[in-house]
Amino acid sequence: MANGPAPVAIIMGSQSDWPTMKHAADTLDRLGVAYEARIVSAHRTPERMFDFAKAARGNGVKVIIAGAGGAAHLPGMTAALTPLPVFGVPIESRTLKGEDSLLSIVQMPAGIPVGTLAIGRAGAVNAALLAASVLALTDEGLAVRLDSYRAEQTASVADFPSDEA
Ligand code: RP5
Repeated sequence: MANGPAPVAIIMGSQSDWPTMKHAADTLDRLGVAYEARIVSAHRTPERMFDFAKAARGNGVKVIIAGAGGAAHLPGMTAALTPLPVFGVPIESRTLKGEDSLLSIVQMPAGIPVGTLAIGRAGAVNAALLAASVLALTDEGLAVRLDSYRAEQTASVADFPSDEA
């Protein structure tokens, strides 16, 4: 891990979001990107959200990954409170399968952007990859590791389907 403050903050609305958001953490681990993961709820801990978002840039955070489900205000509210890039991950909710989360996060009015990813694991992994891509603009070592990640992914794809897989 890098020295100094973690450049990525992974925040989520609930402990129940962690099984999804852990995929973002695991992806950052694989790329050697330091992060801090926290539960920050827009609904249940609004003051914690405010304090986190207002202090994030001063604390050395460069990119925020925010996961939330249902009426998923956390990514948008966080983006409203900080100029840092915010990537939103819609959590797959029980009742509406995450379509509620997706629409809550993606439909930001013009002026406050949230980069919205896919529902669930794919979104969490890709949020981490996007965060790493942003950091790699000024980190040549990380850029090389991202290239390796893609090369390994490409090499893992078989030419033909198998009954054994
Ligand atoms: C949201 O409410 C959280 O992001 C979570 O996805 C959803 C449900 O939370 P729990 O009731 O499981 O704590 O704020």
